[in-house]
Amino acid sequence: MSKNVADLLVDVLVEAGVQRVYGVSGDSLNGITDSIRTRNSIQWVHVRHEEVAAFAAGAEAHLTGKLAVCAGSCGPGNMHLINGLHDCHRSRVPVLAIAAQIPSAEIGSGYFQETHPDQLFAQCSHYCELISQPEQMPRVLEIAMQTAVSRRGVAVVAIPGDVALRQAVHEGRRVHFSGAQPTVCPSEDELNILADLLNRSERITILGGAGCAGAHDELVEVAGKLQAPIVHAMRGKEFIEYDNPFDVGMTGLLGFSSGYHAMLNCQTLLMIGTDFPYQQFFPTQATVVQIDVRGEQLGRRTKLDFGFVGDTKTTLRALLPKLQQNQDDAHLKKSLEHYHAARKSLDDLAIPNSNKKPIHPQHVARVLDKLAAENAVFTCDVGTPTIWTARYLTMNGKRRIIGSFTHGSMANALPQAIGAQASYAGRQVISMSGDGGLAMLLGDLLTLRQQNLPVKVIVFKNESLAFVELEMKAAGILDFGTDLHNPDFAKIAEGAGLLGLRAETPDHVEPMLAQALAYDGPALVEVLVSRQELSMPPTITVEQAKGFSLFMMRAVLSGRGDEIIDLAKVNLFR
Ligand SMILES: Cc1cc2nc3c(=O)[nH]c(=O)nc-3n(C[C@H](O)[C@H](O)[C@H](O)COP(=O)(O)OP(=O)(O)OC[C@H]3O[C@@H](n4cnc5c(N)ncnc54)[C@H](O)[C@@H]3O)c2cc1C
Ligand SMILES: Cc1ncc(C[n+]2csc(CCOP(=O)(O)OP(=O)(O)O)c2C)c(N)n1
Ligand SMILES: [Mg+2]
Repeated sequence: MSKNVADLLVDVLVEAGVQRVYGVSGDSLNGITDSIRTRNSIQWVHVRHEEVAAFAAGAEAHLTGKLAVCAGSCGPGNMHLINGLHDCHRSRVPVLAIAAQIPSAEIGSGYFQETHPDQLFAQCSHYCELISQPEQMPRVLEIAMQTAVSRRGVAVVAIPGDVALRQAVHEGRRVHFSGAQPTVCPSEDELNILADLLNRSERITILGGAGCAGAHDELVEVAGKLQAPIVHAMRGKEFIEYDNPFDVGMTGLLGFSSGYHAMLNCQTLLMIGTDFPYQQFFPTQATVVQIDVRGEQLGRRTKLDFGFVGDTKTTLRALLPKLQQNQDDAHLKKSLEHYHAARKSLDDLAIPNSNKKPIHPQHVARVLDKLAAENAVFTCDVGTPTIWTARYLTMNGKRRIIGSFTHGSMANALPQAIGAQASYAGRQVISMSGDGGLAMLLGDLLTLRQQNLPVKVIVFKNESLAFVELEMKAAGILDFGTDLHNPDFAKIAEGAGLLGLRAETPDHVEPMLAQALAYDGPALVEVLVSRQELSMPPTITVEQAKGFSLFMMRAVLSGRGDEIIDLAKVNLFR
């Protein structure tokens, strides 16, 4: 029997190693879902909202480094993908979205559910094309897949339902290779310039990010030669922080003051594989050197004196033999001392407050960190769960962290946990959800039971949009629109077939988290945490703050609820 275009599409996905497609079915997708139905090698992961499908595919791609796929039916079905796809695209994870389209003969008539996916998805993709006739398959699909993988980001194929059901013209896949993995290295001359510059500097600080993945050992070795403290940006935490005697914490509003100061006090800042976005945290006096595999990233966030295009591992390996041992460790020592003090003061906050209510969210994060598996995957919602993740989860090279760090969308944690668990059945996956974030895409709690995904959802129930409340307080305006009148999430979880628990006092935290983690199936623990842990920063006046978001300020939130460290012109070491 000859195959149709949908069969050919699914054949190509399967041959390329795609194991599942996340989505919600619909008439225009029938050809594709029907073709998936008949196979064992690819699974349809039925979620309740297409935004969840896109976030889930992004999480799979983040963890595996391979292409992941989501799909939505025509019009509203694929429009729901958009926010999740923005997140995938901005996090640079390879995701293919199949956007079904209305019947081809109706395009342009203002037909039922008509939209123009090729225009709608243009902003969140590297490639976005309509397949209007069978002859285009599989070429357009293969270009889309190649683009998503090689440029790392989203590619979209729009395909009308009727075209998917027509007879295929071509037999199978045209592209038969498993993907290129080039190494990229600056030229010999450039490496000499870089080595020279570093050999001449005494106080060097490294700012590393997600682009240091897979180059942990080279990074630590370079830091040793240069006696350089290593600061990380949020997306670099999982790759940089562990087994690292040069670690001085994260920088930025949610970071450690030690991270900020190590950057402020250096003579040379060496940025490696980072796109840390907040300009005000960069030093103004230092010589700035940047290494990134993408030339267009150089000089994007701060003034730049030297830029080098190369992948981290290859570049650092080539650089290492050219570096001399820096004999001056004063800068490193001061930075480490500062870090240990900052770390201690944050750790003190995670100690439970005897058995009094409310529960400190830091305590919850600390206990979770202690109980979680060695290779757990954590997802964290945008909001205060991002803070607890940055400050209280310990990395070890096997654990992973996924968040919506670049796009900054709420409600990411549960959907990303779905993708993580679907792609790693036996692994512990923990969603650190806000009560606002969970409620935003609450419907997909049902997916955990339907798809048998034993995700553990820990809800930081503070009855508010706490992060926004903090921003409002910092800006000197009254909280408004931040109250949450929440349901009993534990009961909702039970109703949805999950284990549902409710921790009301500090002594509930550890046993309930342990019970949930040990449970053979999906579980939810709602923890009643205090609403405001990090309150109005008194060192910043209303006048200073007016019109600015917290992220515009040059300030690191102290862990204590009573102060913010205003770093505008302070230099601890001079
Ligand atoms: C509520 C909230 C608060 C936040 N607060 C903070 C904060 O206080 N501090 C903070 O750090 N972040 C914070 N973030 C996250 C922040 O917005 C950025 O997403 C993050 O800082 C970027 O981290 P990164 O530089 O590691 O990763 P990316 O932005 O992903 O940058 C990675 C860079 O590495 C390059 N690269 C990739 N692969 C390679 C390779 N093999 N070799 C060389 N280069 C490579 C890429 O081209 C890119 O330029 C916050 C996010 C949220 C949602
Ligand atoms: C889709 C979306 N809407 C709004 C925002 C603005 N925002 C950022 S954090 C936040 C509050 C999150 O509340 P919750 O999930 O309860 O976490 P909390 O900060 O209370 O712990 C909001 C509304 C956003 N980032 N994304
Ligand atoms: Mg909340």
